[in-house]
Amino acid sequence: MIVDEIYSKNSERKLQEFNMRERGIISLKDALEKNQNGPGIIAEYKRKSPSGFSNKSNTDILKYFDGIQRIIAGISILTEPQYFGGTPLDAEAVQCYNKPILIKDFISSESMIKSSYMSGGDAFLLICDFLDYASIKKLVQYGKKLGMDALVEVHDPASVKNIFPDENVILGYNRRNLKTLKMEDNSEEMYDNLKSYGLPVVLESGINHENINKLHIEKYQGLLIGSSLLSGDTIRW
Ligand code: IGP
Repeated sequence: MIVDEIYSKNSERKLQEFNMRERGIISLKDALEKNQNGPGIIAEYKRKSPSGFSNKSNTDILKYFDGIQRIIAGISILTEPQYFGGTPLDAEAVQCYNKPILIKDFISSESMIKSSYMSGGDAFLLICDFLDYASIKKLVQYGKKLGMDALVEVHDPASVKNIFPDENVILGYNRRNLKTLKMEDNSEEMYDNLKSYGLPVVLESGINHENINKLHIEKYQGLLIGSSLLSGDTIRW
């Protein structure tokens, strides 16, 4: 399974050891909570992905971020090189926008969180399909010590049990099943499952101009959008 492979390669990968952080933490959770006009957009920076998106140059992506910086609540970034074509230098490059930066690598250890912090990340991703409750709890609490928020992501009701809710937690519903890479939308039921935590909830993956009005986005506090916007889709929200 591709995601298992990414997880194991990730833990072998040499992590960022130099401090490239140029500023203090900007909280992604605060940015989503403060956003008054519907869900805050978290725009994703990636050159390619295993789900089929590919071939964006760094210059094109930065030009695109120059254009949308005023309307977004945050930036999501993949620094993993092999599957997503990323590098920690990408996180360094987007610090200039003064937006919260979510490092959306497949985090499974405290050293990966520390490395995300040093590359300029303000928040990091934890996936409930692949990490158990004890690991999520430990990693959320470690992030809190660094002042970082954790985006705790679920895909189906079965993995909701692994959520550890805390003051630095944002919840995410990923429409994509990471085991099959297929889209399995359940945005209404999953929001209803998640809202009782009283934490901001982000709707993730495959959002484009054709489906945005069918996805109950008004229930969510954030939308994580990568491929469609990067491919020039003009979504109106
Ligand atoms: C963005 P998209 O389909 O708009 O490019 O998706 C983001 O939701 C997606 O990259 C994502 C993801 C993940 C990728 C969300 N959670 C976990 C890998 C692993």
